Amino acid sequence: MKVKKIILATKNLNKVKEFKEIFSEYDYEVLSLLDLSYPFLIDENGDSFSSNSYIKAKAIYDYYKLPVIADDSGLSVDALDGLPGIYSHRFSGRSASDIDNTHKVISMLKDMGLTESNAHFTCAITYMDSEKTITKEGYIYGKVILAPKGSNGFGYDPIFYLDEYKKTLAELPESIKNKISHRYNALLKLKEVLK
Ligand code: ITT
Repeated sequence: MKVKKIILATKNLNKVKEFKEIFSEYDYEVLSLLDLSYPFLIDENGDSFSSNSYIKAKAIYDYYKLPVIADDSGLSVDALDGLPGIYSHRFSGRSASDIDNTHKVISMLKDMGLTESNAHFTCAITYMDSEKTITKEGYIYGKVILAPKGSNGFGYDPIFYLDEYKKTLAELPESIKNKISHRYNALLKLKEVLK
């Protein structure tokens, strides 16, 4: 029986699935904000992925007093000077869908006369409990293309192309994404420090 509880400070079902799979080897019962009725909106007003992950972790830790993992993540496109970056979730407006956001990136690159651009995903993860607060960042590098491909994953995965696989992240099985992703790499670094 899993006795230790940890809260994932997210309402994003896709992130919950990815974290739960990555966490399956650990002896934790993983709860997310989809299981708990956290009553407040968290204002992610930091100026970096790391500061936003800290803001989320602190809000949730202060309320539940249980170990928390919070992440903030997003896509940075070189030709767009790092945008959408920390605005990835709301790039096309507060209630924008993943498809709206993806199309905004595509149309900005098209307007610049480009057919692709180098890009990377960042994931900052903050772990917080009664004794420690640790933040680590992980990355995955590839390029953004103009024609979305694949239906796995979420967010900008259909336009994030990896030369080594000749596929977008959305064309890769989730079991592979979860061993190479920015989220996995950030969790690996965290694990090194926590053990
Ligand atoms: P929470 O704040 O509840 O965790 P969120 O979706 O708002 O959920 P973020 O603020 O971290 O999460 O925004 C991340 C956005 O970046 C997400 O909505 C996607 O558009 C994009 N993104 C992050 N990780 C991604 C991934 O693995 N694949 C594709 N897009 C990703």
